[in-house]
Amino acid sequence: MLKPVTTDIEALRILDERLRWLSAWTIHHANHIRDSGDGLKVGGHQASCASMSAIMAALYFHALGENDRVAVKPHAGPLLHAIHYLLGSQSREQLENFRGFGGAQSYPSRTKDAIPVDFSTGSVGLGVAITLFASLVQDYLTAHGWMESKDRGRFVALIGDAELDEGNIYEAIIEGAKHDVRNLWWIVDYNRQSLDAVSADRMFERFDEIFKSCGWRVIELRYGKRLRAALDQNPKLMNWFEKLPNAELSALHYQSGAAWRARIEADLGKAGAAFLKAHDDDALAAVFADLGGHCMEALVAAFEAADDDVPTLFIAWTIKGYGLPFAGHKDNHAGLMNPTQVAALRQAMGVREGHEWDALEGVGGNFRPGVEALIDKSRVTREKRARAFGTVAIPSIPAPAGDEQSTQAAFGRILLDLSKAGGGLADRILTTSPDVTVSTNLGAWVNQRGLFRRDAAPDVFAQAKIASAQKWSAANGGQHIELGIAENNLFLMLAAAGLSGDLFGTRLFPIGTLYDPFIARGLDALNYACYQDARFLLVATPSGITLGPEGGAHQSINPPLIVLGQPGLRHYEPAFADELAAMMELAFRLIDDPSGESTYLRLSTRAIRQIERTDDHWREGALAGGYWLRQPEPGAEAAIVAMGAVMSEALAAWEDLSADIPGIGLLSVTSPDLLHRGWTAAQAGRWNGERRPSHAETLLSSLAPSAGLVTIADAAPASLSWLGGVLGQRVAPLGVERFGQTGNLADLYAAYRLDGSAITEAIAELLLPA
Ligand SMILES: Cc1ncc(C[n+]2csc(CCOP(=O)(O)OP(=O)(O)O)c2C)c(N)n1
Ligand SMILES: [Mg+2]
Repeated sequence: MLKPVTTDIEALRILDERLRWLSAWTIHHANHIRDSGDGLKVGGHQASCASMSAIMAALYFHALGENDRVAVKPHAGPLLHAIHYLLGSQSREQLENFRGFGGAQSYPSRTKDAIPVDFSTGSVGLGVAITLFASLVQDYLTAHGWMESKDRGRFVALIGDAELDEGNIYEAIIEGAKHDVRNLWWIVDYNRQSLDAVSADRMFERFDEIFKSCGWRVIELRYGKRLRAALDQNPKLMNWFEKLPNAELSALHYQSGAAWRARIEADLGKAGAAFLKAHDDDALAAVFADLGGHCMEALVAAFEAADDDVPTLFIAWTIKGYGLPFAGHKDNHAGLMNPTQVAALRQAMGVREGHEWDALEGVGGNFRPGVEALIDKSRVTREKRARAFGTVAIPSIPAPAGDEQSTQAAFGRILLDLSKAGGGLADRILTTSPDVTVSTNLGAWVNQRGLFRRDAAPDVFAQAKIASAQKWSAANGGQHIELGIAENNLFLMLAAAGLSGDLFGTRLFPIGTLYDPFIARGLDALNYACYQDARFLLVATPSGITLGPEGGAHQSINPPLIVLGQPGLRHYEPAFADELAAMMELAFRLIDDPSGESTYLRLSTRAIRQIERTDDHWREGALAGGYWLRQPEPGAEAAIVAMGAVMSEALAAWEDLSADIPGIGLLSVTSPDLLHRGWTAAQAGRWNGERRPSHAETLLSSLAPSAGLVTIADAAPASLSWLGGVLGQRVAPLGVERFGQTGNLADLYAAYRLDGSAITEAIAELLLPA
């Protein structure tokens, strides 16, 4: 933390005002000056920006160090751009194109914005919580010797007060407490307004208790220096002010000094007379607007008071729309100043017409050197950080041996073998799981590599010599981060660890495991991880109804459809262990490849007989989304198209049917996701003059154009049924559309029509129409 000199406070105030102007002007320009082209509303949040311009000025031009990372409240995006504009790292062109194609993004975006953005934000709550997991990753890297202490930083989240309603924040701080998380500053822009209205009063006193009970320090910045001085002289006035409900306070801020006067006269009578006499209406409005989050001295002092590694929640009282004509109005969230109001603001801020974009316009000659010096001194990184890729040698991963295997068991074996073999990849794998480590087969890996904890924790059962297959001791060098049951946390952990190359220059290979149906629990966090291009391997097991007696509530149907619609994440669903090994090898390569992505493996607990291979041709097809497990005769009239755990049924049905239907094929689909992507990409390519068939087209063109396909998967039938659209072949889709029934496999497959007779009947119906 740099020590401020008095002139710094003045310069910071000036910068606060510059940021408020530039953010308001950027939004105004996009809405009122730039030709929208289509008449659609552009939007932007002038009030949300004005609410925290002082907080961000104090942070970026005073408190932040070069290693600190910030998640900016989504609606304060224009402030971040304005800061980089002042720092010289954002162009006027980008600001003029705010919310336009290729311009500064509506909400800070790691991948799309030209300026360095540490964490994307937009879905409120997630940007806050990811900072906690990033801090944990920093501790992990330091503990493993991959990061030097001097490179460590603090993780800052700038939070809208209504974001505190998001449950994922509390899931995160509970997890953080378990791991003794540190180096966090979460700064709440407490303007007591959300999108729709003014926030409820009652809850707020609870927030600090919740954080304190999770080990956080809470610093409340309620008063600015001037307001504090005024209220200190008059305890009755202080008491009155502190009891004002949020809505009334906001309304008074919106109204004028006269409204404050009338209200104080009515409520306090003589007790307020001297105070009112000492202030004219403008002075009244100004003194009550001097809340902590707008007062530079208060902000700087608070940041200095927290210059250690204790996780700290700052509650900075602010006015939404501070300094703008709709300050405090309950409807101001998406409110835009009209041109007359902007002209008035421009004049009030000393900005000449035609000089609206000048960075330090209106800053008087006396102050200019101080302001420039402060901008120069800012330790904020100006340039986007290079992403660390291609750093780790990925060995080839052999298939585990065994005639009968489940993909889940094979997954555990592959990791165990990797661990035993050692090497760079194994050392950089970080596994994590929300309390399903053992039941997703990570146990053997954890036995080898141990749990991660900054403070070592012994395995009490092992010490007491109580027999157990699972070692459970934790140490600095452990490679598994055990999480409580909160899938949001799993995905945020994967997001943070999957960005370690970007955030810290050291790539990790994060693997997260969970039960397939519970992907839905953390879906927005998963989407958030992909949106930021975090790289990880997600292993979901068990899946489908194939888990059998393990329980109807744990059956999953639609994750293949979810991932079909999820950019940045590819779905693989292997039937055999050798396919899985190939997929894991590729998944690791994709993590470490600039144009790679994350991988989702949908695995099963069902052991099935492994296939005998006569060559290696299957491998390329399996990685591309599918291959002919039983090649059809050219022009064959029928094929079975199967995925994953039901491959035994498909093979058996194929054997039965081939006697009657010569040349029938069996297509093993390993990724409907990749097949679909390839299909649409080939179509798009044709519009651009490229004539290359997609993998799905190539596969299906082995069949007759009028062929019938029976598709079958332990998943929603729509996962595969779309394949009929590729060449216009007819489809009988088998799959699971209901869930919840427990039973053994034979009963369940019969009830849900996933067995051999269902396939035979469906083929018959396709080939012999009534
Ligand atoms: C998960 C999610 N739900 C809803 C929204 C829509 N939304 C955007 S801002 C907002 C209210 C934000 O209020 P607050 O956090 O207090 O921010 P500020 O008052 O500073 O604008 C809402 C509901 C969103 N962005 N993300
Ligand atoms: Mg708010």
